[in-house]
Amino acid sequence: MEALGSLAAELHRVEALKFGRFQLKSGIFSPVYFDLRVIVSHPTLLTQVADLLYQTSQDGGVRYDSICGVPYTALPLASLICAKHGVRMLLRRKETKDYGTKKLIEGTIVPGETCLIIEDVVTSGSSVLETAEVLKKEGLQVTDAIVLVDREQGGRERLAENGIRLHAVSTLTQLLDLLQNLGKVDTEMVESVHRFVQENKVTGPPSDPAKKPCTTLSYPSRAALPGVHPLARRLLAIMEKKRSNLCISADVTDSARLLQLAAELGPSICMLKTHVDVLIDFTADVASRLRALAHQHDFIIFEDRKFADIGNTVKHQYEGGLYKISSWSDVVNAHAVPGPGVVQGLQAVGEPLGRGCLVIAEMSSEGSLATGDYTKEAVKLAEDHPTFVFGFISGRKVSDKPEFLHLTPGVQMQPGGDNLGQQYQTPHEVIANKGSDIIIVGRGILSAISPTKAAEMYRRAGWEAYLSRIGGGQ
Ligand code: S5P
Repeated sequence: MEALGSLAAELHRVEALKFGRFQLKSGIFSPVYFDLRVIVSHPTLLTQVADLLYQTSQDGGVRYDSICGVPYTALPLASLICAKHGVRMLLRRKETKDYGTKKLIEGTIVPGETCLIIEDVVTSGSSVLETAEVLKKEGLQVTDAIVLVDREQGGRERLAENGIRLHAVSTLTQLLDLLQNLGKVDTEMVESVHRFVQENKVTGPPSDPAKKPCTTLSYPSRAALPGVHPLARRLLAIMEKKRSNLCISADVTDSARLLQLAAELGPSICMLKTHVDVLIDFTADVASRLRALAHQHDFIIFEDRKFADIGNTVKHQYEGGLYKISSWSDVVNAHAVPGPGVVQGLQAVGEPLGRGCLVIAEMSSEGSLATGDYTKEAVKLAEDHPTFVFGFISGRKVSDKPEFLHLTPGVQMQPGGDNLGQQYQTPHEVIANKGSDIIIVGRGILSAISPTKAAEMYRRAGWEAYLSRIGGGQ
């Protein structure tokens, strides 16, 4: 307790722990803020923190073979612990660009070994989960995490649901009590922090085992994964840059309107989906103008052709006919019903052009037959063709592989449906609860008085749902 008391006082003195009004990543205001980065400038405190973290792992009887700090604040802490106690360290990279095939973990990886995660502050547990996900991909086991401060906002429970025990040197409540006893904070502030913590608990992933837990990896972290399709990487980069996981379903029948929508909604979207065969006046010039707009506003074009024939036929449908889809559309999709031939036929045309494909694993329409074993086979079909297929059309996350993207149609602000079987879920449900990555919205935007404003509204809703899924953190 004495050690904790002096820790609390020191953290407060060097302003690693501040009280006031701070806007967090998620946009909400918190009366308390941790910035543990500053402790690198205070060697005695840095060593004290490292020692307390190590002591907590000993007290908890934690067994491990190596240690990895969550970048960046915990890196020097992990280094100190490893150097002092002769433990092997693994270093996690956290690049957001120059993805290439660079390794995400540096150091000697021995698959099957257990790696202990070190972190400074846990709020929702997302950062720890993100690091755990990367370590697990390398074949390591992650069973425990040691943290300096548990903000008691649901992180412990969320980590437990993912098989990780959290050991904290201190909770936020303990630190507050100590600081109050030392006369550093008043009762009013203590109460305000308690209220904030209670009101801002992060809810965990769905506990229904049939629902796969959502990935908490950020879009840039996924773009950096080895083996991610180049088009998926580009799309993830666009999503991050434009803070948009919105695909407009531009279901209009004249080309001028299509191009007008592309120009007006371009800044709000990461992707534009077409049904080229409903246009009454399609020409090659429309396609090249659409591509120019895609270039100007940085979005991906997705022709929603839903190929569903034998390989030889879809090859011709994809590259030939009136529409010559492969010449202008970055992405197409395919039903799984014909078996692998449909993907292989499309791949023969699309892969040399750098195109990509989505497999339809589920449909939004009432009574859809794409469920159960069919969905499982569709997932397998996609995962068997990773150089061409980079994701799914589905109502939720259906694959555990974070390099695959999930795109969900049937999205409106209000749940419900139309009179022809379409069923709608909200952006929050789709992205935050069901773990999908991109919302596909048609009439929710097209029928609005101002499609531009509606698109912005959907963009914001989709983005906020994503932030809440990956955890606002501090
Ligand atoms: O299961 C599906 C798959 C797709 S691609 N359900 C769908 O609704 N779609 C498409 O998404 C559909 O063809 C339409 O273009 C869009 C949904 O439009 P909205 O107006 O209902 O949002």
